[in-house]
Amino acid sequence: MSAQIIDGKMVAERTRNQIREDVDSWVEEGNRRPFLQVIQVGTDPASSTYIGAKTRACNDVGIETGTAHLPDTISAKELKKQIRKFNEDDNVDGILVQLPLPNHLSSHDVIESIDHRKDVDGFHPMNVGRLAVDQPTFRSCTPAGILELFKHYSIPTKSQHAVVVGASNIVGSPMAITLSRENSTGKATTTICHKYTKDITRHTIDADIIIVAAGQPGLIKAEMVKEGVVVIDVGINRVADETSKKGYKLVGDCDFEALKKKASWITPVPGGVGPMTVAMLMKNTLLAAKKSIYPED
Ligand code: BQF
Repeated sequence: MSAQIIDGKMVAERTRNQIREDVDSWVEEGNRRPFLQVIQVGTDPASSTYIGAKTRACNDVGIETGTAHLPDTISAKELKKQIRKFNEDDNVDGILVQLPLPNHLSSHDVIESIDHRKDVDGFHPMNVGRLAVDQPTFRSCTPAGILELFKHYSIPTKSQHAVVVGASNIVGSPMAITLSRENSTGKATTTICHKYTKDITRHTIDADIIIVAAGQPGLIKAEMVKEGVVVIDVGINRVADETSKKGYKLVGDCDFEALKKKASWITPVPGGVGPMTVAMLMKNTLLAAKKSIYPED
């Protein structure tokens, strides 16, 4: 058996096409174009690449955007002052602080200072809390993108055993919450594995769906899964590669070639989950502009 490839690049393009139409209608109704404010602290090259992808997506769907570049020596107080300025600016719909932050800054503290009504990353405790109790919320973009992929390919989650490997606040934890809730996209039985899990294989071997966001190339091997599993690889790791211009290539957390022979569906890296993450950010920014999640009256 050979797995069907989940083409995130294609689904993301279709998603953006739909969002572009929705943005155009919104503007034709007499509204201002949505505006996404990005904040970059420091000059981490990977962060610059991700911000580049987000800026291109904004241009593609007709969302306006700007990036504030702040020095990596900025104090928490000064950074939060900048964020407050954007919170209070009625022309800013969405605010995104690019992570990771320099070590001296607490991301919890910084994220909590963003107005939850503008938190298009869905990282603010208000939005995470609302996710956990099935209330309308800004969903964090990677889990939301994975759900869109399931929907597009009619991959069921109901009554399936979903195993999430990695318990980050950004991916693993909201992913597990989403899958386990009794909503249209959930209804799965969910296991979260993390670095303290004694024997990961005991869990992955029983998985109908496995979602890996651990940041460890080659973590999931073919022997660890059963025939017909759905494999969603969120990992993005740079590994040395002399044959490429950049000197590195991107790989996920899974042994893709071996798993492809055993899985029913599998996401590639790059071109799997990553482009969907960025597309869902566009969707959240439009929701913020429309005040769909938090109506004003
Ligand atoms: C693709 C991210 C780790 C740490 C911080 C397309 C992206 C990635 C891959 C992208 C990510 C990962 C982002 C592909 C945003 C996803 O073609 O496979 C797009 O831009 N992402 C981020 O902003 O911060 C991160 C991963």
